[in-house]
Amino acid sequence: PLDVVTIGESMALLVADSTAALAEEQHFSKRLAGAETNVAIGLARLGLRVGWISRLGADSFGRFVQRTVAGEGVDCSRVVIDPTRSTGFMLKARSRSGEDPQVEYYRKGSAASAMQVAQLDETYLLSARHLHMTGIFAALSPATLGYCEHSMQLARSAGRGLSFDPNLRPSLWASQQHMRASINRLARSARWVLPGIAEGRLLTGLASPEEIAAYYLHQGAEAVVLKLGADGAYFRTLDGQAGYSAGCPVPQVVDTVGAGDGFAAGLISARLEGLAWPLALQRANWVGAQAIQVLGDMEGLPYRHQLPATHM
Ligand code: CKP
Ligand code: MG
Repeated sequence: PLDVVTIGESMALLVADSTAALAEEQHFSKRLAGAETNVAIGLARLGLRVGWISRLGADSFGRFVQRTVAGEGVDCSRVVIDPTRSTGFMLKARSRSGEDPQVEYYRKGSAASAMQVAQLDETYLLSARHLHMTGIFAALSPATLGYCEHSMQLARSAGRGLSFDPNLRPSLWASQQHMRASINRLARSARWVLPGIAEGRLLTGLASPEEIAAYYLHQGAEAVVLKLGADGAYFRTLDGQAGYSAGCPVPQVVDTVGAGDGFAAGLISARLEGLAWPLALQRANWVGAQAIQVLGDMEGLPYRHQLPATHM
């Protein structure tokens, strides 16, 4: 039996070796990218049993992604190889002083973007206690939007845990309006909604963490956790709990990408272990802080033995 299943696209990531613009850069290092596998790997490193559902091309990037994710102890038995399509990849610049780096995607028509809901192994999905989804998978194609919606409704109606990170990627959507409407519709079936504060503002048109949380609770969520970057996080639940959790000071921000996924891994693991919301937010902030001190998107994610006793 699994604790958590995630569904989504992972890619080879080529990170620039210097701070040159992507068009000028000559040397790149190969890493793994993909919000859902970042979360899966973060959870596996913390000792949870995790499965990842996806499709990859029959190519070198696909073999690299599969080997890396499986090597982290994530179950890849439901990762299918599609010989007719490619594995996606992306370029990432090296950020100069902690601001979000420039990224470029090469994932249109990828193997994962063509995933069809008819291929979903529902028994496998429901063998886990919890499903984690993000808005990136929904953005890939009309088929994956439907796949995302169906999986979320299935998990929720079967009484499984269900977290949803909007993870807005405007460049993957046909329009901002379509993105907003689709993500807000998906958020309605989630139990926990986990937006960044800027994402929450864009999606709801509201300003404060309190108002944004109230909006999603009103729409059917049981808990809303807003990520406030260096300022930590805010949570509010349907049963009336709420509070802020301070951010973890970081000596040097190397690359902000992956912070939200580390946060999700910390939060989900803590809640599945029975920790109260305030403690779960503390762990989430701490794990997110580890992710931004390295260049890759997931290399900084901590193992269980590295968790400070205060976050257990
Ligand atoms: O919101 P985060 O910075 O935690 O997400 C990062 C991931 O999947 C990253 O690994 C990248 O590949 C992506 O989000 C994406 O598709 O943008
Ligand atoms: Mg994010």
